[in-house]
Amino acid sequence: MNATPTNGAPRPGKQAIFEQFAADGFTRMFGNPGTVEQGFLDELRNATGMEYVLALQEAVAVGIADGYARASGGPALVQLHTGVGLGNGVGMLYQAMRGHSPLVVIAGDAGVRYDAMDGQMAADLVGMARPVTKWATRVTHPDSVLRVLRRAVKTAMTPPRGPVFVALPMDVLDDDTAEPAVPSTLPSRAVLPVPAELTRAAALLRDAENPIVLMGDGVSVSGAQAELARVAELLGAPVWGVNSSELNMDTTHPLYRGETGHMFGEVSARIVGDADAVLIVGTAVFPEVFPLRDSPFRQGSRIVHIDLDDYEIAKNFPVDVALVADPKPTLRALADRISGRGRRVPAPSRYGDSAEWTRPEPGPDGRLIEHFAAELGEHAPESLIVFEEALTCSPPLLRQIPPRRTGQFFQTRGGSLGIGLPGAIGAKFARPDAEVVGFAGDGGSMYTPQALWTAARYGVAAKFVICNNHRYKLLDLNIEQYWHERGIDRHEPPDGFDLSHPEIDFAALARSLGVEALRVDKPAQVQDAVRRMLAARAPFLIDLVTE
Ligand SMILES: Cc1ncc(C[n+]2csc(CCOP(=O)(O)OP(=O)(O)O)c2C)c(N)n1
Ligand SMILES: [Mg+2]
Repeated sequence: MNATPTNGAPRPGKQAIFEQFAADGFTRMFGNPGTVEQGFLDELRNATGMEYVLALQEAVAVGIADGYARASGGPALVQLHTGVGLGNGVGMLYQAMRGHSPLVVIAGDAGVRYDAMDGQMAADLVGMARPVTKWATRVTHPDSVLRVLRRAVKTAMTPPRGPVFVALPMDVLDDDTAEPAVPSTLPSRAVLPVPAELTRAAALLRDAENPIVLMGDGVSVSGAQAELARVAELLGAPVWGVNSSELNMDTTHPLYRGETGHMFGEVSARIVGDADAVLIVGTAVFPEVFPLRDSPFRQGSRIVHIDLDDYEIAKNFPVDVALVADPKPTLRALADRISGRGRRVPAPSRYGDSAEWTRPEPGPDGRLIEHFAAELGEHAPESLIVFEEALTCSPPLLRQIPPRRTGQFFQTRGGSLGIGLPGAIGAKFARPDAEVVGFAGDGGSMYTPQALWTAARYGVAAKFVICNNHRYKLLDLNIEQYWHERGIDRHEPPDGFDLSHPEIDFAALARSLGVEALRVDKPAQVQDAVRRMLAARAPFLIDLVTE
């Protein structure tokens, strides 16, 4: 590819942006239109290789793009309608930012020429987008439209990745530009620390009696799953996920222990409290809503943190060896320095051997979700991808379908509800050959039910399971903790946690949006429901009445 392009023939910016998107390999734009975007949306008819995917609410557009970026490993393009559309997308952008999804978000505005007029729908788009993006900007001159888009792609894709926002004023796009469209440059961050730093890190970990590993999605971005498992095996260290929402380690690995959780610092403190050495890889410590303000680590414990995100290293508590480095090569180099030094804990010999794990029987009093997940796990094809926002139904689901293979598990992250349905659609767009099943709570699914319409419209054969307990049950559990901590007697939770009346008919809702559906409320119906869902060649929803 020509790295020093010369200017080409002038053409309007609204046309040139599609040349740029093509140069960067974008084939879909997830969006919701408005008048100030009509100029460039009208150009879509001439843009070959670009499909516009219409979402009926901006949170849906962002959510589909998020699932698409996660399942494809690349950037995803989102179009929002000026300030009002951006506003609707902000909650979903927040979770994309927390999850480091490389979304390139564009929105139109009426034009630079109207800046002083403060007309209808005028808004500070960049100011709105800034807190929920890695970078937010507005193009103000036609000769820099493509330059800024390239910077946006580069910024979104360079670890630590994240969503970016570019406002494209209508008049700037109407003007001609001779700027050439060439692929964006994506810098390599395959960074390995200098040997002395690696030796220091290895020495701290190797001599530990009771080491522990905390890991998160920086592992999967780096493709370092095998290296992480190997280091854990060499150390004989239990591994805990911290904000681990992708497959960072086979969760049936003997050293995998679970997730530290998102709510209470005391929980994490109990997990790390005995460790005399801590290896943190690709995650933030700690992500809880109510974290401990005092260090949860044992006094004198030695801490090594490896991450491409320097902001997250030592963000809240000091670290002994802080390495701004790519987990994959760094863990491999670390393993070389740890191995062969007489470790007392040998590696489990059959790591990753699928014969080792067997699906547990759902107990006789097991909830419907557990029966359903067991049946699905038994009959789903190898390609199964689970997109999971099941919240309180998550533990029985993951007991029956434990995440094991890279790229086949995506969990909600960032705390903003509504990703379950659109995320599954995005994953299916990205991986059409896989069997994609999205799980969402009855509460979570109602933030973005319009997503079903988009699945039907574009024939995206994702499957959806609503874990319907007629409640915001997680809020019940959290308020119990609140009562307990404050010595308040148990009583009825707030009425606003109850979704039981009027009853939401999810099957009817799905059908009204073009998606076939059925309701399951007895174990005897599960087998047939799973069979029908897996046989469907179109989107399909199951309203699973769990309570
Ligand atoms: C956009 C958004 N609004 C509100 C909340 C607060 N919230 C957290 S959990 C929860 C309940 C979710 O209910 P559901 O999806 O049915 O799952 P369940 O807790 O019943 O398993 C709510 C409302 C949130 N996280 N995000
Ligand atoms: Mg619920």
